[in-house]
Amino acid sequence: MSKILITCAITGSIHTPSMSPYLPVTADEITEHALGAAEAGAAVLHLHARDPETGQPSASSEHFKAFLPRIKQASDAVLNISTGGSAVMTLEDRLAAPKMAEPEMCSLNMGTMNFALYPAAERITEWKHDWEKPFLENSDDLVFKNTPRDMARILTEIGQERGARFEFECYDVSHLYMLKHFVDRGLVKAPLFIQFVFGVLGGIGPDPENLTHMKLIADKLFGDSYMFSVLAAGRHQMPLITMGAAMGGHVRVGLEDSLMISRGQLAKTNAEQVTKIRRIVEDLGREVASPDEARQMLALKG
Ligand code: KMH
Ligand code: ZN
Repeated sequence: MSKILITCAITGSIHTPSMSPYLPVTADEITEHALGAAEAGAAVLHLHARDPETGQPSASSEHFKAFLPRIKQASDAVLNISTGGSAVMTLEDRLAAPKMAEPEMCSLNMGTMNFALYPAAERITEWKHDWEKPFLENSDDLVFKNTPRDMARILTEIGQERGARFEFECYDVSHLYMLKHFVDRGLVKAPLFIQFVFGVLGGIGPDPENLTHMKLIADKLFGDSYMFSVLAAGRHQMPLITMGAAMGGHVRVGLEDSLMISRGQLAKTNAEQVTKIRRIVEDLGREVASPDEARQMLALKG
């Protein structure tokens, strides 16, 4: 089996500061968590920004500039900037930071979908900031918009024009067929790095059978021209990504996807989750890839 890539998604845009005091929010916190994750063995860092005053997800290039150069200077990890941003941002906003930073990698979400958050919201008893309550309550009506035109624009402006390669976020089997459509149109070239996303309410459920099915269909559509990685939301994170690693896939951890380190216990840092999955995959006999090995495997611009 190939070496395994560990991606760490540091803060995301779904969780709110009310949910965990350890969620990194300020530039200092995001930098510290990112460097800790890289040190622990994450070859790829998936990054979102937040407004340090409120903790709210931010599309501002200024907020990204407050931590990107510091992470770049102190580590050789591959930087992967979200083009998903948050479901309440416009596509224009979502592309501002990727255009400014021209990273080696970006995420690309492969379909429009519901993105309901109430499994997480149920845990909240106190709102730290006024924006959090409506944001989570309105998730009943939240549409995460990623039309074929949006995707083609990201592939052109961020991929072809700026040389980024993608973490293709596939939340359902249908998204694999959408990706195949872009391969057929010539907008996407191998090797593909597909992130199978489980457990978002609106996407495919976190059942082991769904992981084998996603892989079966991806094998059929992409043959040996793709690699898969697994992420799962909340408590399904570690079990499902472990299964993915045993199947030869790559893994993603991070507080964007789960705030916990084990049942009932909040993770204090992103590095804790990287360390835990590293121990598991090494016990399974997988060797962890370095950032430069990741660059080769993913054919990044470097
Ligand atoms: N929040 C994750 C389920 C993105 O940033 O583009 C997927 C994600 C999307 O990371
Ligand atoms: Zn993300």
